[in-house]
Amino acid sequence: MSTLLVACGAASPALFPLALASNFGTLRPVMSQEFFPGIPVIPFEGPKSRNPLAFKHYNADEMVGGKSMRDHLRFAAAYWHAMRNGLSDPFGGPTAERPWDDGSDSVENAQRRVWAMFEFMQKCGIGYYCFHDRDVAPELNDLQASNDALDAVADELEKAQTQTGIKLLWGTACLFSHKRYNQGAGTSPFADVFAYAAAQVKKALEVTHRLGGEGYVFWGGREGYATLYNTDMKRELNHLAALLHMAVKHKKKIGFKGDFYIEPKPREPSTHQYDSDSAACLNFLREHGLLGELKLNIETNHATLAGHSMMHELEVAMAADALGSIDANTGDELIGWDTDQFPTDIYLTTQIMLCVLRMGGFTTGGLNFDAKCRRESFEVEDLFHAHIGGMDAFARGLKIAHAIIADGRLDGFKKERYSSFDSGIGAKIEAGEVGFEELEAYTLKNGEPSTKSGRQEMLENLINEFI
Ligand code: XLS
Ligand code: NI
Ligand code: NI
Repeated sequence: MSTLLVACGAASPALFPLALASNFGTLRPVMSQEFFPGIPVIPFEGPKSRNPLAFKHYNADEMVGGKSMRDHLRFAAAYWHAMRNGLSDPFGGPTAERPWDDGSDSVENAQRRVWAMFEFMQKCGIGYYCFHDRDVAPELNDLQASNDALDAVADELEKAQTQTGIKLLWGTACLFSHKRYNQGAGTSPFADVFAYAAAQVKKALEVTHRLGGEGYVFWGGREGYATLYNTDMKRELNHLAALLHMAVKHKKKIGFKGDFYIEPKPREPSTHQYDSDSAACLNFLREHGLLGELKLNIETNHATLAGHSMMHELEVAMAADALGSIDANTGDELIGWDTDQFPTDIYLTTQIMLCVLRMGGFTTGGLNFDAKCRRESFEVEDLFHAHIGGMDAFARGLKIAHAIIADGRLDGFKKERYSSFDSGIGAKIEAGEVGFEELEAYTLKNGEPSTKSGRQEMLENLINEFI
């Protein structure tokens, strides 16, 4: 994410002409301003539609297996990308047009932005959002001033949530942009920086709680190292665990009932980040007595940076009962960094929804579009195309995954593949009833075992039947 701001001239004085009727309530003209004039509430028009501002597949109320698409998918928009990302890249500055944003660090600007964000989500029919403290409100001269600014913006967020019915999926603290965090936050070698980070998490958690957030994310932006020559890894990991234990304690103290998530990412900005993938996070949580307290928020582009498929990361999390939420994006096979692109690949969304359905659906989690438009796609309309495309891709993934599960052949094959563990010697192995001696005696009698084909190609063809 980037918090680079774009100044794009004064906000347009256009009057807010109509009450927006969408799935998510009516946004009254509090700001006397419509931020996206000319863009309607995005309708569902079906697969034959050629209208770029319509859904072809995402039909919120359509039931899939006894549950509406809206409730299966639980889409969220990311405040940092939608509202704060100027779309700069390592070679050039921001391009994004955000006409309502005066580019200042004023609280008024931040409050006005709230209404732009909510009008955007409402027009897209997106029911949740996610934020970092520093996306929604400016970081000012000292902690008290920043906290006050955050409270003032939270007042607007609360009003906008009430008016629209849009909810907070999760909040988080930005512990990576400010200069003080140049060597980490919870893993900074400087105790005063750790203390600042703890204070920032405390406030972000309280604001998330106030806004009824269903979760809270820890993404260890700079929790890792650039070189081991200067790094006491064991001590840094102990500090990171201490920060999380403090957060758990505070969560209980204030009565926050939402889930805590760690979001794995292997590198960038650090050379190595401690929360490098699902397995590393789970081991860290287990080692520090935190396993029951935090689940994982898995992001596709981070999975690929870790050298894994998204499905791998989801399966690892699910095997530990720790899949909480998903940052729905994708990377670019030809670029080696976190490009945070919108997901449009139907195989990817099918695989993700296979996992989500097999786990029994989200509880407090959802599909958060932690994704940004390309630098070339700088107009506000591009924000809509991007989210419409992601939502349609997941709607198709949902329907396809549901059909594959209902068909039963894929899961049936998998079940049959392990059936030698359902009875006989296999059942005894699983029950821990036999050891080396019994298995040696069994094998001496049983002789050479036979195996069967894994049928990968057949199963890939089966998936293609549904796509
Ligand atoms: C950055 C992360 C970040 C987290 C929230 O790569 O994806 O955006 O989702 O801090
Ligand atoms: Ni993310
Ligand atoms: Ni990312």
